[in-house]
Amino acid sequence: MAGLEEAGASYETELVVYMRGDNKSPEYLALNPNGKVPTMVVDGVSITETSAMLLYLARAFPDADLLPFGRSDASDGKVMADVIWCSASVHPNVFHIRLPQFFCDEEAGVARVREMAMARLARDFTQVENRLAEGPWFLGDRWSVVDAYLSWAWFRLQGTPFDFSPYPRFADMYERVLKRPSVERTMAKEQKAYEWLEENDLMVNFKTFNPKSA
Ligand SMILES: N[C@@H](CCC(=O)N[C@@H](CS)C(=O)NCC(=O)O)C(=O)O
Repeated sequence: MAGLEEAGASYETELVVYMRGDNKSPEYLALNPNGKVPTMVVDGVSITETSAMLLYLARAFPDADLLPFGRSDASDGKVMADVIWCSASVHPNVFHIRLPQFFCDEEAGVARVREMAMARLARDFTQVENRLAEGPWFLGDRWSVVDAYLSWAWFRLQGTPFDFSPYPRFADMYERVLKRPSVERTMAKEQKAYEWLEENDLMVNFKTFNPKSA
């Protein structure tokens, strides 16, 4: 959503409520057969995979400068690799940490799924930390939507046992991302969604949520 805000796109959001099994409903599966969130629908075309959405936004809203494209074909390839890495590695690792019970139906194995995901994510975050030694943002001297995506991961891990202490540069980058007006607007909208979920008793309890019941 921060990418949409940053692009200045006009858009509407619809909540996909796990507790109601919305992401597995026939209507949602018709848009995203993976049953995952998010999904973006543009002019009747459904785009799945967060990386694809960000690459689409960067192309569709070039003035917003979401990604540093256009230096060379090889450089564009590297930028795409960095965006896709976020959704192919960081994002799934966060999900495994938050909801390990989705990946193991035996109680004894659930803690191990989380432990292994935390080890994998620690490798991802070490890469982020190393990149941030080279410049204030993941892609160097300019903010990009990769910083927003990585900050989403940092935000989503709050309240989990993941150890943030080895990543002071990432912690600092997260604080800077939070101050961007686009991110402030996004957080305010998300807060409203959380309140609605709480009021309607539809907030996921990450400790007890059982995917089979959804
Ligand atoms: N590679 C996907 C990952 C999306 C993803 O894992 N979404 C999670 C929530 S953070 C989900 O909806 N999982 C539901 C499920 O796996 O059943 C993307 O980039 O969009």
